[in-house]
Amino acid sequence: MKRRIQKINIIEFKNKKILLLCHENTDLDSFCSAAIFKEYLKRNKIESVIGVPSHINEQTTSFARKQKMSFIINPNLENFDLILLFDFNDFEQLGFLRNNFKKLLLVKKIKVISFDHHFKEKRSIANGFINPKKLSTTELLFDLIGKSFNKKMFFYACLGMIEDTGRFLVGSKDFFESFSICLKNSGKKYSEIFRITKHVPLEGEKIAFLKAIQRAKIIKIKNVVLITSKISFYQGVIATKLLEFGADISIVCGLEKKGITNLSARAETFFKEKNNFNLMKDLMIVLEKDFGGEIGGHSGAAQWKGIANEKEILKKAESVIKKFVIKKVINNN
Ligand SMILES: [Mn+2]
Repeated sequence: MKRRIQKINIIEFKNKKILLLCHENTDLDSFCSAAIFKEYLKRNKIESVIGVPSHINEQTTSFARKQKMSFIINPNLENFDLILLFDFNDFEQLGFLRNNFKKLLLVKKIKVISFDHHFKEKRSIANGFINPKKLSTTELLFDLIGKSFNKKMFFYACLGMIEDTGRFLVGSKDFFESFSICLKNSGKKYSEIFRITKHVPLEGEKIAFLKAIQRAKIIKIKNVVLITSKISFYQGVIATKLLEFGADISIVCGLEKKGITNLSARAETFFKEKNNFNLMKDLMIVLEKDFGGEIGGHSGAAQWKGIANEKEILKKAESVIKKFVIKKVINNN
C-alpha cells in the first residue's frame, strides 16, 4: 500500500486555544518539535502555548532557558480545545496529567493530534502525523512543514535529529540530506549545535552503568552478539551504551520502584537493516503476548514495562532473540 502523503491544513488551527504538549521527562526532540510548531503557528498568526507534564530533562531545561522560551509545567488542560502531542502518543507519557487528560476526553469535545515517530499502538491516544520511519519528530516536521522553516526552526530541527539518533549512531540517506539542509540554514556552526546535545551523565547514572557492566553477559548466537544485563534504573541509556561495546542487540532489565519491571532493548543499525530485524515486531510484541504489560518504541530502540519476574522475562527475551537469529540470520558479516 502506498503511503498517503499527509499535509497540514492551517485552517484547522485557526481560532482555537492550542496547547503544544511534550512528553514527560521532556527531551530535546520533543521540546524542539513543539518549539518548531509554535513558530510555524506564529508565522500564520496563530497563538499557542508549550506545556510539559511534570518534568523536563536537564539538557532541555538549560536549552529552553538560554533560548528564552517559555513553557508551562502541568498546564490546565481545560483551558484548551486543541492539544497537539509532540514525540509521543501514549497516556503513560502524560505523567501527572494522565488522569485529567483521560477525564477531559470523556467530558469535553477536545481535539488531539499527535506528531510522532514511534509505532502507533492500539492504545495510542490519537491519530495525526505519525511515521516510524523518521528518526526524530523534528525530522518528521521538516518533511511536513520544512518549506516554511525560518533560521530558528532549522536550528531546532538539527537538535532533535542529533539527540534522537544518539548523535548519529543511526541514520539514512534521506535523514542526512534533511539534516544537512537544516544545518546549512540554521545560521549555526555544527560544533555549537553538537555541544547542546552533549549528555553529561549524572552521578547515579555513572554508578548504574558500572554496575550493569559488572553484571553484563555476552551471548554469541552464530556470529551475532547479544549483551544482556540487569539494573533497576537507566535501562534504556545503558542498553544504548552496550551497543558501543560491540553488541548487535542489547537488553537491559530491572525491577523498578512499585514492583514494575522495565526491559529496554537496542539493536545496532547495520544488523537491524541487514536482517530486517525489528525490536517491536520481533521481540516486544512476543513479550507482550506472554507477559502482558505495555510496550513502546521503534525498530532500533524499544521497551517493555509491566509486572514480571525480571529473570523470567529476560530469559524469554534471550530465547526469542536466539530463535530469530537461528531462523533468519544467515551470516552477520
Ligand atoms: Mn523522538
